[in-house]
Amino acid sequence: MNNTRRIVLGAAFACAAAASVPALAAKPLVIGFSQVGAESEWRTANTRSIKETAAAQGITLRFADAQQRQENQVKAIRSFIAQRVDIIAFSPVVESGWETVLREAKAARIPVILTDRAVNVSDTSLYATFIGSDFVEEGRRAGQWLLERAKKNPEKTFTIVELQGTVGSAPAIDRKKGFEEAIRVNPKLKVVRSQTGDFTRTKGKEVMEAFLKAQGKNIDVLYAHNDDMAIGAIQAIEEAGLKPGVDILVVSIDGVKGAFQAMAAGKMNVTVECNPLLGPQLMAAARDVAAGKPVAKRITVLEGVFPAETAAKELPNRKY
Ligand code: GYE
Repeated sequence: MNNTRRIVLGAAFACAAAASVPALAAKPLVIGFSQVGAESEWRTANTRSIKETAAAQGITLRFADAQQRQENQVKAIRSFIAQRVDIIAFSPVVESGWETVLREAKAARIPVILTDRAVNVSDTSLYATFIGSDFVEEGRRAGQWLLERAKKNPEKTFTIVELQGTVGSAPAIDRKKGFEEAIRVNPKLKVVRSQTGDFTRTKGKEVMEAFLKAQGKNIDVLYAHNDDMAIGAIQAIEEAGLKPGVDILVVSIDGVKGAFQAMAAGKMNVTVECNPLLGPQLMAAARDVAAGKPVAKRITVLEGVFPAETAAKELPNRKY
């Protein structure tokens, strides 16, 4: 090797070494995220929040949409393990059946963060933290609104139909439980039918049509586990020649724009807020977990209750 060549090579190594130092320091955090699907307005807002926050903070996000199927989530998690991402985050479509894959993540020493929905595992060391809402409390809040409303008409019996979320999902199980717990104190409030509408507008409408067929005009209240199903059901109520919000009270959960619009139009009576904007809390937790800092096992989200009277005022402030 002649001298000139030696100098050039040496310079190239020096450059490479100099370039690799800041490159290493700035190595972006890589998060593999398995999303439930795109079943509702809530979910779309949740996805947007996670993608936008990751992009704004220079975090590399590998995003997989499971189309509401657990097997797709398990596959996505296994592929994140194979890719050796820094953190695995996911919103579990259902509560049970996660032990095996979570043990695989643990064996690979990849921390797991749960967002939005909880899992049912006996070993809580299988995840670092769970960031999400208190769904039982949301159900209670919906029930409490109805209890208050029923006080205006103490002699009346309220016949209630319920549209449940996805079978086996944490929000469906917990929102049912919380609502039942709250209304139990008034025996005039009776849930006569309860069926899943899988959190979508289409199924919400379909199931409401079946309820209307079976019950005739004998429905006073619809309790829907999310706004999308309520919005679908509102259509079914109108097509049956009844007035949603008047002939049938519509009580729902999420607080998406569509619900505020329905309330402003007098077709929905109340929505209990479930905040989907989890991106900032997820990224903060992911950084802490990756840095080995202690994080709370349960991180809750702040949210409110919005009766129809507040819809016009709140609508311009709604971010989802
Ligand atoms: O209420 C519903 C969505 O898990 C809290 O999932 C979430 C629920 C939300 O499809 O609209």
